[in-house]
Amino acid sequence: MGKRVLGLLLAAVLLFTGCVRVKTAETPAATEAPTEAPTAEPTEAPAAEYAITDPLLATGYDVQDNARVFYEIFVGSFSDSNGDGIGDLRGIIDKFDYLNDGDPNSGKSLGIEGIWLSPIFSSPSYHKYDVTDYYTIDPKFGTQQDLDDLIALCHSRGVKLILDLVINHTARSCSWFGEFTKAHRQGDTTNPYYEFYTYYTKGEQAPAGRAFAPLSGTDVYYECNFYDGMPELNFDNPAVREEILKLSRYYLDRGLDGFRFDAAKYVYFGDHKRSVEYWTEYLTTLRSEYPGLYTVAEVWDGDGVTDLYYPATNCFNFTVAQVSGLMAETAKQGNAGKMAQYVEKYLQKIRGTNPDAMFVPFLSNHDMDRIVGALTVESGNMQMAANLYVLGPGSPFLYYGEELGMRGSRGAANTDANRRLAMVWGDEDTVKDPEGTTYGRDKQIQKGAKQQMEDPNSLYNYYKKLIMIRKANPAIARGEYKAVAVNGSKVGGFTATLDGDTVLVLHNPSRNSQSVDLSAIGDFGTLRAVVGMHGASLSGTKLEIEGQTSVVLGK
Ligand SMILES: [Ca+2]
Ligand SMILES: [Ca+2]
Repeated sequence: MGKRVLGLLLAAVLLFTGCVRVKTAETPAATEAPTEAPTAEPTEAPAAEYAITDPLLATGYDVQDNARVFYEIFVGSFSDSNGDGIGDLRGIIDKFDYLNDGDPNSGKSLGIEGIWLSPIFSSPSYHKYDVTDYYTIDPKFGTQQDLDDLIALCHSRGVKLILDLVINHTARSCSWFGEFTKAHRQGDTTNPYYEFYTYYTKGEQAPAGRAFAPLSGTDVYYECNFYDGMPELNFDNPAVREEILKLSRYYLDRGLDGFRFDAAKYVYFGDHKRSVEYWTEYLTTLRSEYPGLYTVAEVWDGDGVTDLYYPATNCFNFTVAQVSGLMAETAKQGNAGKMAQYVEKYLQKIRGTNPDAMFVPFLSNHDMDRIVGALTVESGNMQMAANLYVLGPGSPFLYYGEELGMRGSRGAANTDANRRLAMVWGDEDTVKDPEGTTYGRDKQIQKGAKQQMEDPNSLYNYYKKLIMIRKANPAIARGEYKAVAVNGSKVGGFTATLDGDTVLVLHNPSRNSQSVDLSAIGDFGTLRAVVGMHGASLSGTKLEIEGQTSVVLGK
């Protein structure tokens, strides 16, 4: 690394001395109760009310076509097709009917509309967030042909597929790092990989606030903010930028719909301005070539930071996520009107900098304790949380097994493997928990997908119904959002208008029945759907909505 570059980096570090070194810690998990099935009866409404006529925009590409229910699959833990205990791409293909059987009205499928796969490229780790070769599917997960088959299957069912793109760092076993090492051992500055990774040389001052490790046989210390097995690429090098474009095109040319960007804010550690500049440059180029591209970045931080990245790409919303997030707090007898007001302001803000911006809420992911440990199914809090993100705008992301109430938390062993446990199918699937798991099987749910599909009161069937309601009312996902707060109660939600149809969604997260005078909100004479732990009724303009229940109304 030259002195000029080092100086820039030092300046950047000084500007952002408050920045955390690694992914921010999350709130410790609450204790997980060993129960599973909901005790109260979810309210059923006539199936005809969910008739799905226009699940997604059919006429060409529209950015709001990406306002879908996505499903994160941690590939190695999902479904095993060949009996080695490790989930793989063929396993996802085998289980596709569970995710989406191609018939939105069949009632036999969860009905998700998008899939995010955790990294699938060759890698020495079980999680594969350290890539050896971006052009090879890890042999444990399958082949390029399997990926092509999965893309084709997704598209035949109207499902978009996005891959996890991990480009802040590679594995040490990546050939680029091998060349980088060789170049520095030989002092060969003509080697094109000499400047492929960020480093400083012995005698130079180490950049403050960042982590470096010695490169054996050299005077070089390479940057590795996550751990020394993840050397960080040098985005000041135009060849690196070109390489990332090249590998992105390689997959997009085969029909992939987009990417989830891992560790997006670490491209330039502690320097959001330059990181955003990078993503803007990269995505401006890609979008000009692939106009339907869907992207969402992991910028694990508060809104003040994700706001900076939104002009370039959608970002996951960490304010509403996790055990301590706004959705969990609202689900636990919080105020749904306050949450709706937050969402409205957030939408205005992100669309002010990016007209294509999408709200991307989620409850938990592979880096977090499973949310059900804090919310629980038997309390009804988990169901209320499900209402809040599925019956809402944008592209909510479900973490595989969330629809079953699957458990898993780091626990005393402090291992992320416990957050990535084997999908509980309840059938002959041979998928096993990842290496390093300490979470007891006795603490996991006992009823798997198979059993829950047969149980009308299961969380699975609850999620399925929610997704059907959402699809039957496209304005929920894509309509113009206006927050509704009902004074003097915790009832709240929003109105949304799309193509002349206006819906009103109201949530009552409290335990008490509430009366709402709809005349103050608008002319809503049809109760289209009721979903929750109890019921609701409409008489004239008076809506009676029982506790832990949500409704969808139309004109
Ligand atoms: Ca396998
Ligand atoms: Ca970096």
